[in-house]
Formats: sequence, structure tokens, C-alpha cells
Amino acid sequence: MATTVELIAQRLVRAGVRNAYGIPGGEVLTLIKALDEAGIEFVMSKHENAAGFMAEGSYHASGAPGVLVATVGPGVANAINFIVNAQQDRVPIIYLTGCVDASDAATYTHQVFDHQALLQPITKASFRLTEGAVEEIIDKAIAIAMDDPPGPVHLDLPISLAAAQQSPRYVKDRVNINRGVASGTDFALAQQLFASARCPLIVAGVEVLYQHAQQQVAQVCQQYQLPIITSYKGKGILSEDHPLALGGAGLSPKANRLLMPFMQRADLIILLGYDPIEMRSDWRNPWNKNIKIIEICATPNTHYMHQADLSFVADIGSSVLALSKLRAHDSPCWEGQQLLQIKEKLSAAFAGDDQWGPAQLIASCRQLMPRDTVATVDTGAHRILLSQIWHCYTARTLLQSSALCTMGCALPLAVGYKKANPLAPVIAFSGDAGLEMVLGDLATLRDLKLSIILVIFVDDSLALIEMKQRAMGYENLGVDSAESTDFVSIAKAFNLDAQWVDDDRQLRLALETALNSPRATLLACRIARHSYDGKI
Ligand SMILES: Cc1ncc(C[n+]2csc(CCOP(=O)(O)OP(=O)(O)O)c2C)c(N)n1
Repeated sequence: MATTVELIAQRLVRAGVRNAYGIPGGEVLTLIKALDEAGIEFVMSKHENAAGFMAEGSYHASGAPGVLVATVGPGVANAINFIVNAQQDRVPIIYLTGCVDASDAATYTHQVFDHQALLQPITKASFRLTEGAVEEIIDKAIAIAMDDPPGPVHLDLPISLAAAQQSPRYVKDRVNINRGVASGTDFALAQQLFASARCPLIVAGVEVLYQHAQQQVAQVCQQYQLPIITSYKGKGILSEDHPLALGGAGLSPKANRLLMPFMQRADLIILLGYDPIEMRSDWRNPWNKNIKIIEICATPNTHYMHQADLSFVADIGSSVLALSKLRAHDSPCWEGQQLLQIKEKLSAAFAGDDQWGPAQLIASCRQLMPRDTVATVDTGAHRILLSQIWHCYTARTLLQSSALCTMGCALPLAVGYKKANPLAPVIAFSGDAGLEMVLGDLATLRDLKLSIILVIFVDDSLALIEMKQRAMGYENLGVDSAESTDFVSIAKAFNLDAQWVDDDRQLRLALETALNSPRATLLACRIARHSYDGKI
């Protein structure tokens, strides 16, 4: 016999979970005790939404689903932004919430609302745990969260069920679904198209990562000399210092102005695990009608952001290898200087500033941080610039909210990643307004004693929105801070190391010190207003 919460904890441990995040309330105390006893460390955050991003960070580091715990009512409601993010950004999350028993809810109203009604539209599934089916439900929840496309699953746990004894059920672990290699007459046609293409190009995205197909995609690119553009989440599928890697795309109009005309020179575009939820509207059906499009994806294309001539739902890694079967290794491909030229144009467009500014700042950080650094970045003008400049040498090394594009994610993502992988060098970049949303979680960073470097772009403004407002010819309204926030004093009040940075020399010295420090360091980098004009 085991209690409900013990069964939940055991299943999560079997799925590889070692950390859970949240803020407890009376309704989940039995649960977090069971998690702890099973070897899952419960981390108290300062806001349920931030706790969710910490759980996501741990997922990227470990591959196990992230676990978020919230208590009845306000706790549950606080994490909504994160849950929508998990759904849009394809993050497997188990969201465990405490609720009152159905019999109590009939006559008791304090803090009580229908958690499932709130969460059903923004999760892959929402279950209320019930007597006699606890193991089935938790196992099913993990499977649904991890299945293509990964996403959040909600489990509501009634108070009296938490400690109840359950008789053994002997539920088998679900074996992973084995997606097949693409095949059939249409696939034979796709193989022929690829065999005869003169200028084939790959566009790859997040599905490559969750299908673990990056090695096969990189191999095919290099074997046949194919240029590759990725979404922001796909950055690093092929190391971005490789001549064939044309970087991440999706949100930068400046990058799009170079990439869009370049893509029209292709005669075949192969979309690999490319989920266009990350892309802005210029990526809606962006390719000329005469370009053939082959798509190999994890989920059927029902979004209609683009359409393909041949679309296959299949295992991406083995299918891309099979697709190349008929293509000769020495097939002529992108002859002349075309690839060199586009690569040079892209690096010139996003080169460092002549003087101190955000581009210089990002370039210096990339230069000084170790190659295997994992970076997180918040939402705003700084993020669009950073996603163009920051080179990823392997996949899943730049974490961000690129589908929902929410602010307030960079700090907690970094905390969760570092917690699950303490040896990784981790740097978090955030705008000043983005950090102000999650200041409380500097305390979590302090309590966990994680040596993260936090770089803040301080311009006292919501730069991305201020730029849009100006472009519309409006006066600045609701976008500028009345006074500068003293981020250094705030960080020091949380017992973190911190300093102001006003030029490149200071940045380099500060980074070197921070890299050798066992403590977290906040670098408040002052940049001029309007620093992003013409840059993104
Ligand atoms: C939670 C949330 N609220 C509002 C927005 C809209 N928004 C996008 S970028 C941005 C400005 C961010 O300012 P800051 O963090 O200072 O970064 P910067 O643009 O200055 O680089 C805002 C308000 C959002 N994406 N997410």
C-alpha cells in the first residue's frame, strides 16, 4: 500500500524528475513532503509564475518533465502566464494543484473556483485525481506532457485524497511511441526532388530538439553543403560558427530583410521540425510558388502558416537521412559565392556598435563566456538583437520564450537550468522592465546559492514598445520610467554581488570576476535611450 502522493512522487522520480518548484499552501503540504521523501527537492520560489519558468529551466537541463506545484485558488491562478507559455513554447510540464474535496466545494466558497475550467483551454489535458486510478492518471499525464508536441498537463489533487492509501495497481510504464521513417510513393518523389535540387535549403525548428534529431540534421547539412536557417529555439542545431549556418530567424525585421530574398533563390526548401508558432507574420507563406517545399514534422500541419508540396509526419532524424538516399555526395549545390555573401551580410548587419551599446555588450559577453555556456534571454528589443548576435554552438543553449514572447522569464529559466545542471556556465540577459517583474526571485537565486551571471540592459524604458510608439508618430506614453531603478542596491539587498557597467572595459573586467566567483553576480549595464534604433 502507498498513499496517493507517494504514488505520484514515485512516478515522477521514474520519469527522471529531481526538482519541483512552487509556493506551498495547506492543500499541498502532504504532496511536497512525499516529493521530498522520494528524492525530489522542492524549491520555494517567490511567485508561482516564476516557479513555472524554473521548472522549464530544469526540463531543458535534464530532459525530464518540469514540475510546478501550486495551492488552491490564488496559487493556481498566479501561474497562468507560464502555463500558456508552456503550451505555446512546447514545454512538458506537470502542473500539480491542491483543491478542496468535491463534497466541500458543494457548500464552501472561500478561495474555491473551478481550476479545471480555467486550465482546460490552455493545457494539453486537465485531470482530477480520483480514488482507484491514481497511477493511471499520473502515468497518462506524464505521457501526454511528453508526446508531440510537448506541453503542460494539469493534475488537481483533492485534499483528502492526498494522504489516502491506495491498493497496488501494477500499471505498466508507457513505452515511448516509436515514430516511423517517412515512406511511400510521395516520399520517393521527395527523395527525387532532393536528388535533383540545385539550391536546396533547410529551415529547422523546435521539433528537431524534442525528437533529438539535431545530429542527423547537422550531418545532412554538412554532407550535402546545405545552408540552414533555424527558428530561435532551433539555434545551434548546426554550430552557428559553421559557414552553412545562417543563424536564427523569426522576430528580427532586419534579419528577415536579408533572409527573405535569399530564400527565394532556393529551388527546394526542406522544413525539418519547423513549428512556425515562433515566427512573426512575414513567415506566413513566405516562399515563391515555384519553390518546392518538403516538410518533415512531428505534428500534422494544421496551422496553415505555410503549406508544403509534400508533408510528412514522421521521425525527423531517420527521415532526413532517408530523404538523402538518392542524392549524390558531389551534387552541385549553391555554386559561386552566394552562401559566403549572405553569411557576411548577416554578420555585418549585426556587428558590434562603434561605441558602447547593446550589440557590443552582447558580442563581448559571447566572446568571454565559455563555449558551452547556456544563456537565457527575456523579451524585448534586447532579445531580438541577442538572438541574432549570440552564437549557439550546440542546440538548446539559448533559452527564451519565443512563441508566447513573455517578459519575466530569463531569471527563473536560468535558476531552474543551473539548479538541475550546477556545472553548466549560465548567463541570463534581461531588460530592466523584464527584471522588475521578477525581482522577488533574486531571493530564490540567493537561497539556492547558484553562481549565475545576470546581465541587465538598463535604459529606463520599454525599448521595444517605445520604438513602436515612436514609429507610429505618437508621444511617449506609458513606456518610460520616471526615475532610474538602482538595480545594484537592490541586488546587494538580496546579498548578491552587483555592479554598474558603463563601458566595454568595465564589462570585460566584471565578467572575468563573475566567471570566477562561486556567487551570483548582477551586472547593471547602462545603455543610452534609443540604443536599438536601426539595429533590430
Ligand atoms: C508579460 C508581458 N507583458 C507585456 C509584454 C509586451 N512587451 C514586449 S517587449 C516589452 C518591453 C520590455 O522592456 P524591457 O524589459 O526593458 O526590454 P527592452 O525592450 O527595453 O529591451 C513589452 C512591454 C510582453 N511581451 N509580456
